[in-house]
Amino acid sequence: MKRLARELSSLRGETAIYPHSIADVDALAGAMVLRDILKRRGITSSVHLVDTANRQARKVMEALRLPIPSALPATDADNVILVDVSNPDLLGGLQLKGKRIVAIDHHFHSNHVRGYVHVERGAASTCEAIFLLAKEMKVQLNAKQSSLLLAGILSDTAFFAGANAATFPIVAELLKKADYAKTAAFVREEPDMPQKIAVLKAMQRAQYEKAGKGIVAWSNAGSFELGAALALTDAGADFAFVANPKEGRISGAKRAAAKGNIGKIMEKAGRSFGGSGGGHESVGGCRGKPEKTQAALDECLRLSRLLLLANSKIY
Ligand SMILES: [Mn+2]
Repeated sequence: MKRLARELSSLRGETAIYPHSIADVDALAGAMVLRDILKRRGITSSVHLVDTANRQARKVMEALRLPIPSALPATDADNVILVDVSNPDLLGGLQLKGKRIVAIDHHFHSNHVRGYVHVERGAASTCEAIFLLAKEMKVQLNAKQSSLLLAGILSDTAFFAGANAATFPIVAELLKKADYAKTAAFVREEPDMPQKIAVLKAMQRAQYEKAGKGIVAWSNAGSFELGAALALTDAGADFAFVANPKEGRISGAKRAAAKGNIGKIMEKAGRSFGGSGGGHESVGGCRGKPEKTQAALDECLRLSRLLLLANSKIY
């Protein structure tokens, strides 16, 4: 943190701050608060978007009555600070040539931008790193800034599911200024009407079966397949897959307690799809030839049934 504070304090000339492409709450909130911290230390900067901000990030900004930064590139900036990103592939082609670069991130990438890269290793969010930076630079955060950082933490940790021991003391300090219930309310995503209907229709069409010690469920949807799969796991399915046969894609979700990895299932199902797939431990997707949707879905179901059997080892 000391080195990062030093790097930032030594910036001269015009400074532009960028969250990553399709900025999420962690990236955009972190960028906004970083701008304020620097301002208090006599460094003027402006926040820009590479392209857009996602729906949740726009909602948070609106709730806090903050204007969404423009997507106009700051071509004449001397310095660029990247927030929640250090991988050049996540910058939507942002021009970095000839600029001094500082990146603040919490994901480690082997492929990172040149310049000074600060990775807050193990941190559950970039907003936690920004909080620590404010401390290091002896800047007191006001209610709005505290609320922004809390929103970033809630969003990136999915309401503390991904939090660790370092997260909670920071949150406790933020709550001296920020209101938890209010911040949580605007971070929580309210689905819009088309999404609600798509998910409810998928629930109506859903099928399920008991497999080993659990339940596998599946359905079809014309949109919002992941939302529908998550609704099915929320309803009790250990594994849920929702196919969109028209578009040739499938989304999958898994309850945290179930064994296995959706990303790995999707990799294999992607092959049955004549396409590809992947994801994380609990959510993922695959896509391919629309006429092979059933074959890919069958592969998802086969693998998840195996995983639900006691002592199964399929990887
Ligand atoms: Mn993040």
